[in-house]
Amino acid sequence: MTDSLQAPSSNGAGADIDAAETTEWLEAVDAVVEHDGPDRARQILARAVQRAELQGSGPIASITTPYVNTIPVARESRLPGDPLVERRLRSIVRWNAMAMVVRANKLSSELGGHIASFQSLATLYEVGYNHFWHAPSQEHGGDLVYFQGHSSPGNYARAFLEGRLTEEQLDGFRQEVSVAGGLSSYPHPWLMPEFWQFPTVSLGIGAITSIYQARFMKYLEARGISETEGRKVWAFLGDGEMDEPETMGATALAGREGLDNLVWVVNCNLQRLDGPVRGNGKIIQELEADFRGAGWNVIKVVWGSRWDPLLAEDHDGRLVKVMEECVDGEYQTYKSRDGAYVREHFFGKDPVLLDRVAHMTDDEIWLLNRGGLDQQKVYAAYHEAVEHTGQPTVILAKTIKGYGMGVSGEGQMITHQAKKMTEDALLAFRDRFELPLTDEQVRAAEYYKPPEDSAEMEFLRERRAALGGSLPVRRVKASPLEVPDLELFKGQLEGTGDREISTTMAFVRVLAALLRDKKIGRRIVPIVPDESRTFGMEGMFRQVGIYSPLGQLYQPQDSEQLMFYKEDKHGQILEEGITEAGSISSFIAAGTSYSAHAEQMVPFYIYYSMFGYQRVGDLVWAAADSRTRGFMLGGTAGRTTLNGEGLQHEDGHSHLLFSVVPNVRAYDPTFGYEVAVIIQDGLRRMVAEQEDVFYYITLMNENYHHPAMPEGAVDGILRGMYLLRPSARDGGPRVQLLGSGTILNEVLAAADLLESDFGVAADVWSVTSFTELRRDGIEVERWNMLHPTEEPHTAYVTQQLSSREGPVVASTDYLRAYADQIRQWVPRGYRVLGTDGFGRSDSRRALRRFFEVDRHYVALAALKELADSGQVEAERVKEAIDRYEIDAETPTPTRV
Ligand SMILES: Cc1ncc(C[n+]2csc(CCOP(=O)(O)OP(=O)(O)O)c2C)c(N)n1
Ligand SMILES: [Mg+2]
Repeated sequence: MTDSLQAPSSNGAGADIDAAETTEWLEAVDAVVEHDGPDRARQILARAVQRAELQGSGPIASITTPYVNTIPVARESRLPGDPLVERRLRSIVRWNAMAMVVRANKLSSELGGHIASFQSLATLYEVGYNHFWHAPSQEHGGDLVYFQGHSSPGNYARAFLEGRLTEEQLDGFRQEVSVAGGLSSYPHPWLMPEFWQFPTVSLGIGAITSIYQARFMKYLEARGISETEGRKVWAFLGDGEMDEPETMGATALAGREGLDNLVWVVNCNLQRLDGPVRGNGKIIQELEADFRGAGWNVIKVVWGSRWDPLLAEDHDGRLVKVMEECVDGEYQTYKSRDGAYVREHFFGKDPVLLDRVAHMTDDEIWLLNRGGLDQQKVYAAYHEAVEHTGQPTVILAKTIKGYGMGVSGEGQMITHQAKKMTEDALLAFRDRFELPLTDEQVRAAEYYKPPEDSAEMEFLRERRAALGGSLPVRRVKASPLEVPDLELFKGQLEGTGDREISTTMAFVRVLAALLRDKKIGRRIVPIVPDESRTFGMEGMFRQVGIYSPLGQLYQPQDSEQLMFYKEDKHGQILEEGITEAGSISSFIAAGTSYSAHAEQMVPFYIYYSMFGYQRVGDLVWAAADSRTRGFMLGGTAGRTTLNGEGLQHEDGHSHLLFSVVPNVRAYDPTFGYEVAVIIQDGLRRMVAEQEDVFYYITLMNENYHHPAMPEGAVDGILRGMYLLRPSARDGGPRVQLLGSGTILNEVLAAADLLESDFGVAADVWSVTSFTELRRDGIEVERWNMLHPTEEPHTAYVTQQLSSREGPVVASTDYLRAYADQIRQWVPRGYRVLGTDGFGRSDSRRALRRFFEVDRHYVALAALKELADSGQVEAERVKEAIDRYEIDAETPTPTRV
């Protein structure tokens, strides 16, 4: 039957030198299939291929299959229920989704919105909603669906039919400020916390976070924390989106770890924003190869049921050949034209095919549908996907961008951004989807909701009830955890005595204490991108184990040692390998576990600070939007503290980057007790009080003495500053010195110099967070502006510094802009030193001198401020320059 089926073009077979012999082989295959089934044929052929490859044939097996559906018609599971009712329901959702965008843009074209994307994937969503996606209920933990961000009108339209949203709310689409209950443009848990679960609209973010979500579910199961068996993670991705490195970057992990709880649906509408995704190729075939190589189960849904008869009679493979030869650019054009055009330009490529469709009218040809728009084909694919075990599944569904938009966008280059429809297009849309609307209603783009007792509404209610309720739905809180007292970190609070340690080490001790804690220990999730040894955490490998779904299939090289490299099915550490994007995706999964799994977990994600925000900033933003709770720790931070590593490693700006994230609390502690206080309070806020904030804490690798915590420091540590060491000197000139991170030690040394060399009293403040101080200042300033006749409030910085005298000098290991954040609340002269410019390799001492943040520059800056305010002679400043051998003519380090 298949004697002349074309050899797949990708396997490089040249001209056939012996056609008769080829036919014999093919007939033999047919015979095996007929007598022993396709599995046996596959077995024999696999052996034969292996034999040839061993003899040097080079790779034979093609990684792609023909450009047709993966599931043969005979194997399709049938869509249950009444297909017509299901189609009518979907048509209504289509209409309302389109109407809300059209109406918003009648109001003002400023509002924006997208129509074409949802129209291409309506079937893909609706089949899921009607048959597959469980809401969390007594019987089921709930599936987790990552919806495509810019298709949100489709979700809102469905929620409207389900009675979850009102017409007024639909009319408030993209008007969240002016309309109460207005709807956010895209899925934002921050803006609609009880509705949206996953922020996806920054392309690629939904993809990678969905993989790590599925992985984290297996982790929770393995650790006996939550039963996640039977729950699925679904992600809807655009074919254009597949080009993002974040989208494809972790697919190998999903394959390697056999994440069979993960289903990706790639909506292959062949278009992105500007034009075709692969005009000169075929995105479905390309993706099939990629995913198969990454170990995924690939289900292609290319053609709709109306093609079935034509494909069934394609014994000579001519139709499949033309299907394979056409490129996506052509497929797009076909769908922007009509049946006559398709006849001429598609079937017309082969006169035999033209004959084969001669009995069909142009309209019938036009109705030949694509797989992703056919509810039967989509149902069959989803059915196989959820049954598949051992591998993640990707469904590559071919659709049409702007389906149903006719002259206003179907298959057109401009369709992505179309947010208006002409009257003709609206009327045609109504007719095509058979909506019971008058011309008047159509022109006004009125919403349509069928009567409650209609077959559509009954079907909708019955299906969602059977699947446990409505989706999407987001849980905002879980049971609080009991947070240990500060006492647990006694070692840090008491100081290190004679010993010198780094804050990284102090943190590792805090983490170790938490891991051992009876109440919270099990909830801790250490996450490391291949840097445990850098941070001195390798002891934890053995102590709590590294999670691996396979356990440990080898004897580790260091097995004789106490602290060997231990992989374990029940391991607690997520050792991510070298992927900061993957690591933060795990951070998000763990830090939102309270919502997705009703189990609070506490991620501690530690990494090289330079490869943090600036590497994965968009994922940090997604973490914030997701209301993630946990700790991010920027290890070996500070532009002069990580001294030997140079420009690409030395971080002098991550604090500024984190200052832009509204719900991040960022700290730059110097001493172990500060680290302990910040973490303990963070735990209280996040997992006891369940505030949706997360923490960024910089850690350093410089060893020094850590004092015991001064009495009464806790409040100041958390608010951002406290008086660490007041000067005992009375009278004479006085300055206030501010420092953070390791540079605080330079500031302390500068205070000594000022006292001993210049007789200046210097009070030293530890500033744990300029960013928190700024937050407080902004709030106070605003309140005062809005309450002009009332007693003004005072910013915390002002309160603190007003209690002492003299100008203020700050020095940090970050850009000047970091400490500059508080300038307007500093009650007197304020001079800031910082590490602006590119980093370099040298000793810490040399670097601090180079960037002009060391003790001598701090002393110099203080004297200059005193001179400017008339408290010391300018001569004394000059004296400091000479005494500290400062070269006044050296170029500024920021000059490039
Ligand atoms: C990281 C990122 N870059 C760019 C955009 C802007 N953008 C939104 S949708 C889109 C095109 C998406 O095409 P595709 O993934 O094929 O989705 P479709 O709408 O075709 O389903 C672009 C460029 C974005 N949202 N995120
Ligand atoms: Mg697309």
